[in-house]
Amino acid sequence: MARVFSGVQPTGNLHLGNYLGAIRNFARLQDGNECLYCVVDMHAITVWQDPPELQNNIREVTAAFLASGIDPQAHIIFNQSRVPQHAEIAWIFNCVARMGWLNRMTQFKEKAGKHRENASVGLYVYPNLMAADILTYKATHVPVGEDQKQHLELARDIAQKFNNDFGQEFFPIVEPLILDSAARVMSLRDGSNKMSKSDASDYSRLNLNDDADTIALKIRKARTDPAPVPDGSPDGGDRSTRPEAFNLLEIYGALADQPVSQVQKEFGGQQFSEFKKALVELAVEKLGPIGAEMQRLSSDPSYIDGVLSDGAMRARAIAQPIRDEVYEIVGFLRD
Ligand code: AQP
Repeated sequence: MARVFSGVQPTGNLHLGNYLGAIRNFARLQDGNECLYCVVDMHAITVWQDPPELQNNIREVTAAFLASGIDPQAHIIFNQSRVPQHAEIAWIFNCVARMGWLNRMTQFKEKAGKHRENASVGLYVYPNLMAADILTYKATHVPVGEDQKQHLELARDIAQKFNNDFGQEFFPIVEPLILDSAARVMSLRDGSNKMSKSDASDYSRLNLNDDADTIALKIRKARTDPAPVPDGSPDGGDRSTRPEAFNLLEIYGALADQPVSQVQKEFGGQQFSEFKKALVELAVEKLGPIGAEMQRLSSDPSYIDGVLSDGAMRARAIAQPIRDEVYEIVGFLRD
């Protein structure tokens, strides 16, 4: 039985990319594994978060986990800041990781942009905290979207360096689980950018709590090109020449659990307006119940708070002995 860990930031606007790239896979990994799914609120504050809004967003991500079918009794759902061992081990990793490693992280470059000097130090060391999230539980399997691959490689490097520095095979080497073609869902407005919470345009993404009319409107407005739906022949182009067209095919395939080739067989050669009707129907069928359940759960915050509090208690019970061993290995004196 593998120990699985992953997290989602409570930064609002949870979207189809978060669902297909991560949360749906969290639910699918429950059978036969021990799973910890974390609302990573400490990661969220690496960029400014309005405090009351942050509380709402923590509950919203928790509701999305539950609505997607994660069982909080069989597995552990919690928010990161409730388990202090993450921060304690992250500090040690700040002293293990090298500046050069962090300087290569593309997500920091993208998020800090031109205002690098003004970015928080937390945003810079974000990947060290992410390594601590995983290794605090000695988790070996981490389901994430494609965009997190580089951070996971860093987590492997940190584990390896810690083990080498202290001369023992203490931390396991993490395996990224990047599960399917929807590992990188692109924006509905621009197929060269990933679908993202922070995109200024709400039309760039399908939010998990969008109602059927909003889903339909966003898909109708999604950018395509004048050519018909690609049919798999060389004339139909590929992801590099027709990114928006292929993005919609991939979204359809992921929602229908079909390979893109199958979707092309069914819709290839048709006008996009026809294909979009089928995509709306499928998206409403798959996302509608999740949105409705999130809505239902949002009316019962005390239930959500109970799930997080119980999960944190169980997470701390796993994390504490591992943290104690780490402190011992590093040479700290403790009670
Ligand atoms: N477009 C995407 N396609 C597939 N997977 C995605 N993920 C995010 N965007 C896509 C995956 O969702 C999980 C949770 O992401 P996160 O909230 O922790 O951080 P993020 O990657 O920074 O999410 P966003 O939406 O892109 O937010 P902003 O706009 O703030 O950068 C991760 O497993 C991620 O891979």
